Amino acid sequence: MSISMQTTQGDEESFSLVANGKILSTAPNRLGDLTPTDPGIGVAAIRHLYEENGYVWLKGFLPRREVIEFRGWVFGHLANTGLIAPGTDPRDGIASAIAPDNRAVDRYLMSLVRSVAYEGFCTQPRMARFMDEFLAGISYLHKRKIMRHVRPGTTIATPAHYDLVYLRGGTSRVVTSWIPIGDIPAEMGGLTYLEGSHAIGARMEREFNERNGDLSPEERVSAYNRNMTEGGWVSKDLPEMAERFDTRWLTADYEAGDIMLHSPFMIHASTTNQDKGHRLRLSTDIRYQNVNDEIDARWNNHWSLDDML
Ligand SMILES: O=C(O)CCC(=O)C(=O)O
Repeated sequence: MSISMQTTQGDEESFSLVANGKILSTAPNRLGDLTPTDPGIGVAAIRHLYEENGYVWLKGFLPRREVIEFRGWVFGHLANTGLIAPGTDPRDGIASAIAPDNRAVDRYLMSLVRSVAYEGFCTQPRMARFMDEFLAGISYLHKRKIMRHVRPGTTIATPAHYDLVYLRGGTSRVVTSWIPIGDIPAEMGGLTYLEGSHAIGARMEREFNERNGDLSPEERVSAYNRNMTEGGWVSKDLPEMAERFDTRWLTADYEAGDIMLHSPFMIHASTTNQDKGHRLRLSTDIRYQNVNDEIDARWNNHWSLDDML
C-alpha cells in the first residue's frame, strides 16, 4: 500500500514505507494510523489508553521550540564530523551529500549522550513531573539513554522487537519514552507499532521463560543468549509479521514536541528514512520505572555501542 504525501510544491506524491528491503505492507488491511492523544485528558485517562493499546502518542507534550533548539545543539556538534551539509542550519539537520566517517560520528555521539545538555533534555521538569504521576510514585530514569540518528537514503531500520528482551534483569513495569527530536513524518522512518502486540509480546515472554529454565541467570537476561534470534529481534520481515499475527503496522507523522510512551511488551520497528529534503532523523529512547521496582543494573551505565544490551 502506498501513502500520499504533500510535497513542498503542494502536489500529492505517493510512496511506500520500506524496512529491511521490503515494503511495510502491500495489503491495505495491514496498515493503519496511530491514534494521537491530547496530554490534557489527564494522567488516569492516559494510563488507561497505555494499558489498552500498549502505547500513547502524546501530541505537543514538550515545547516544540525547545525540542528544535536541542536538535540544533546535537547537529551543531555532529557537524564537526561532516554529518551535516555545510552552510546549513543545524536545526534543519540536512545531511551532507558525502557520508561522514561513521567511527568519528559514533565517537562524538558517545560524548553527547554523556552531556549535561542531553541529561537536561531527558530530565526536564515537565517530563519528570508527568512520569511521577504516570508511575504513581517516584520515577526513575535509566542512565542508559539512547540517541539515534538516521541518514536519509540509507537502508538503516530498527528490526521488530519488544523492549523487555533487553531489560530482563529488572521489573517488567518499565515504560519507554521515544521522543522525536525534530519532525519525523512517516517517510523519515519513525517508529511503527504492531497493533495490539503488547499481548503478543507478553505471550512470547511467557514462552521464553518456560523454555529457558536451564539457562544461567546471566544468560537468561541476555538478549543475545543462545535461544534468542540474532540481536534479540522478533523479525526483520515486517509484512510477514502483520500477516502472521493477523494485525496491522501503525504509523504516524510525528512532530517535534510529541512523545511516545510504549509498553515493554509492545512490538515496534522503524522504516527507512526516505526524506526528499535530505533531513536526518533524530530521536531518543529512554526508559522509566517506579524507583521502588527492581532495577536492571546493566542499564546503570551510559549507552555505549558495544555494551551488548
Ligand atoms: O528509534 C528507533 O529506531 C528504535 C527505538 C526503539 O526501539 C525504542 O524506542 O524502543
